Amino acid sequence: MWAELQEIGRHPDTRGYRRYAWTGADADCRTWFQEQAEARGLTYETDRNGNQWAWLGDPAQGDAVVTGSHLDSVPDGGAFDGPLGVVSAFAALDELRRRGAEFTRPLALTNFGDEEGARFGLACVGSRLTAGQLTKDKAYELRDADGITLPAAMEAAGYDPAAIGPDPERLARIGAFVELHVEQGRALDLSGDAVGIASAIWPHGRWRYDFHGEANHAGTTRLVDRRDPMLTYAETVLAARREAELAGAVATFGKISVEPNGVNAIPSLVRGWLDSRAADQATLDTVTAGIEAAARDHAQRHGVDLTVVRESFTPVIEFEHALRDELNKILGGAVPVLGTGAGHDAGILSGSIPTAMLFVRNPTGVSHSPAEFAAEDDCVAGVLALADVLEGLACR
Ligand code: HGY
Ligand code: MN
Ligand code: MN
Ligand code: MN
Repeated sequence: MWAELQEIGRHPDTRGYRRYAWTGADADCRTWFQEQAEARGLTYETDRNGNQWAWLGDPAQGDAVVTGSHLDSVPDGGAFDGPLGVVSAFAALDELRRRGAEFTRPLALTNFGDEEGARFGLACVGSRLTAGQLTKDKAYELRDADGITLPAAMEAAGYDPAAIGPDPERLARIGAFVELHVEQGRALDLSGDAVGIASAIWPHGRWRYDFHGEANHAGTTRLVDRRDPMLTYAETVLAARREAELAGAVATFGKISVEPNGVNAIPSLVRGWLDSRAADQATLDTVTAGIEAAARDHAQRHGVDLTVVRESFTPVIEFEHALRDELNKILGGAVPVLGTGAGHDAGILSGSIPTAMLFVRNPTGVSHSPAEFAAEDDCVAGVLALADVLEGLACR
């Protein structure tokens, strides 16, 4: 199963994976999920926001235990970020059936749609819609690089976007959500553990910096006469690194668009997207304010106009202590508890239902890259830990 999943999203034309929401690769993953669910006799459904659910038992009973993650990826992503949580959910159910576990609560396995936000620019669209953290109107405004809107993409993929929106009835039937995820860092590698439990998700956000300059000839325009937005962009990238280092935070300009994007033309507009994260809100505010101040100062000196738009933001998410501690107890009390700078559907849902996360060791810590990896033994340890957790929560 694992090998099969890894092949689903890998396209010959990319180094890694491009499982973007509502594309052919996404459809392949969704088909795989439905086949896995139906092969196990689970009741398969897609909710109003396109998230996939596979139920064991009657959801109407309430107090369900749910586990899953996402199957989409970032551009040239890896095979583990997301899929490991979904594959492990099915494998953990198989393990519980091998153990002859008797379920006293409904169980659901899930694939939350469009977690990475790679196509429409907003992360966790499926879980944000369900949790009421993204309105239908705002979702309808999302469009990809080709100008295709989210509803049009959903429709083209055979889903009715008219129904998207909050799903409180569904969430009211869930007593606990546990997401297993490959660690995107090296804490478990450094501690020598195969599995860990998440304590919190750092506050993080995405800002769009628009540097407006003056298009001109690259060969004939004197340096003193230039209003070059690329220069201010470059200064801002350096400022971001400086501010983050000073504060012990992270800041990345990972995406840029340039107009008119010609080798021999001084740009008229450089658009850069900042992703910044810190262990606490005050630090994050200091870093992002420092970056913006440096950008405005340089822009002013070079006749560049700057607009900054905060496109998305997730405050710190402390996972439910009671559920986190229950997981630790079920797993023997010696499992390391670690924070993360990565956002997750579990983080979004933690505002509505008790959620917890299990992490599986990633020996290099590399993620959002084809080099992302987790050793098979550690993946098995993750499945067994998830099976223990599900048994402890749903099979009393
Ligand atoms: O960006 C994140 O932290 C997550 O991988 N979507
Ligand atoms: Mn990711
Ligand atoms: Mn992920
Ligand atoms: Mn996630």
